[in-house]
Amino acid sequence: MSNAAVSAAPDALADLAETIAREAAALAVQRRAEGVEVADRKSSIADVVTAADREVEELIRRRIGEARPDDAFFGEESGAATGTSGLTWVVDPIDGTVNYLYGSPVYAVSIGVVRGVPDPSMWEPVAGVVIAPATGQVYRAVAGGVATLDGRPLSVSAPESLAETLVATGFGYTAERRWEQAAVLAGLVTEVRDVRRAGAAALDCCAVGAGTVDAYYERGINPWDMAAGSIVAAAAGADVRTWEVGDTRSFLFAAPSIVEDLATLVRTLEDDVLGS
Ligand code: LIP
Repeated sequence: MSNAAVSAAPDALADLAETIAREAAALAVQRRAEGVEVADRKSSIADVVTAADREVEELIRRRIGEARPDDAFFGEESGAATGTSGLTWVVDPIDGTVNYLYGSPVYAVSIGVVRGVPDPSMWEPVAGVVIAPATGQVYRAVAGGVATLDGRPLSVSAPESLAETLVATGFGYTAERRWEQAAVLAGLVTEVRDVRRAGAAALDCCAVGAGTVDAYYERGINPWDMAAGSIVAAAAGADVRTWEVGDTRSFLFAAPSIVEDLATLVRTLEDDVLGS
């Protein structure tokens, strides 16, 4: 019977996630400096994975296994492994892979811990750490606790109307999904302050928590993209709304002052575009 080297207390899990994420971030920076190339493509020619994505996830998975061998794992590149502890580590080794490939600093190591299966509609959030390797910024939170950036508490914004709301979003990797998302955006862009598209869901979620955007929504993001960032955003006071249109789930993380109005607007636009 294997014994965990680290307790299941949320703060201990957050400490472990941060220690591992810092080591993973250093590896990602090193590989970026050495030169990054496409190792494979997934859902489309634009949906790339680099050798660094795979190597960084292998490192994260190995470190988690050393410290908490009975936990389950769910990673973007190496898939799922079951466990017996009830905890699952939900990992995106390099979120913002296209930015990473191009040398943009907007990418993140995202390590989330949840209780239950790695399904955002079913899991119980426990702890999350998101590190931006290029800037060294460390976001972390435990569910129900305080969200921090480099140790400083975070708090969401409070825009008074959609017209004063700065909205982040993202686009998928297939032309069909991107067309749908662009059509929704066309209906939204005149109703809000402005739109940002950074390219890393984990950092977009943390930006809501930090108040550097007022909201982030995206249709079709994966559990690993948003597991850790959603825990940071919620701990910072963000409200979360999620819904399905057709066979795809959308997520909205937003300041409470505008979450209902923005959720109604995005859902209505998605229903109109998708004809549901
Ligand atoms: C990315 C997300 C981003 C989304 C991209 C992609 P990846 O994750 O963080 O929000 O718009 O299409 O899914 O592929 O870089 O891990």
